[in-house]
Amino acid sequence: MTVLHVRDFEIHPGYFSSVAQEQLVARLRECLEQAPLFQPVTPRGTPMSVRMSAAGQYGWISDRKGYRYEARHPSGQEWPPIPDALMTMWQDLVPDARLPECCLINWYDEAAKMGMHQDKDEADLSQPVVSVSLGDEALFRMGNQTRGGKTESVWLRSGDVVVMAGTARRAYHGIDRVRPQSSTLLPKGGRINLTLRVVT
Ligand code: MD3
Ligand code: FE
Repeated sequence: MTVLHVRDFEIHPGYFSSVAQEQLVARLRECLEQAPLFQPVTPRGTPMSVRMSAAGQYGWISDRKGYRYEARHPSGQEWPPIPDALMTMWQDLVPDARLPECCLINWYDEAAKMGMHQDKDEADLSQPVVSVSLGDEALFRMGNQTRGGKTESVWLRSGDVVVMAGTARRAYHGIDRVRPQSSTLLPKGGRINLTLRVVT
């Protein structure tokens, strides 16, 4: 299979076949019955445009009290287990890493975006993050270890997987926009991004 390297980001275009994507979406629908999508607010109280949920031992939460990982959904329920297909993908792509403890589920409608940020709420930043894109295409921007400087952008398509290890793990990154109606995977459109993380 093809692998593209952009800086230290490792991109696997079309890692999941369309059949595998359909199966994964069906499993995610089951996860979201137990742990429905919710709209996080920043600590300052601004609603984020992305809706979120999670699977695994921990989910990432943002609310007036701050950013953190929590063992339960805001409803008080435990998060559902991470789907097997994602655990298998992790072991295929990052066999030396610890097992993921969180699969963050981000849902984007056509207006959603995610500003440039670093992911550093995890205890061990030497562990990789692996992301899966499903549904409409999104413009992913990769920056540097510190805010500002030159950036590079790539369109992520349904079925693509990105591995963030090494210097990419600490790089600023974001989603500038979603291209509406660029995929037929999700009947109502939109984009799902899954990120698998080691939290503790
Ligand atoms: C680089 N998600 O959930 S995926 C996030 O498409 C997040 O929803 C975006 O940024 C999305 O935090 C981008 C690619 C990605 C995910 C996690 C990373 C890049 C990363 C963690 C560290 C460095
Ligand atoms: Fe991120």
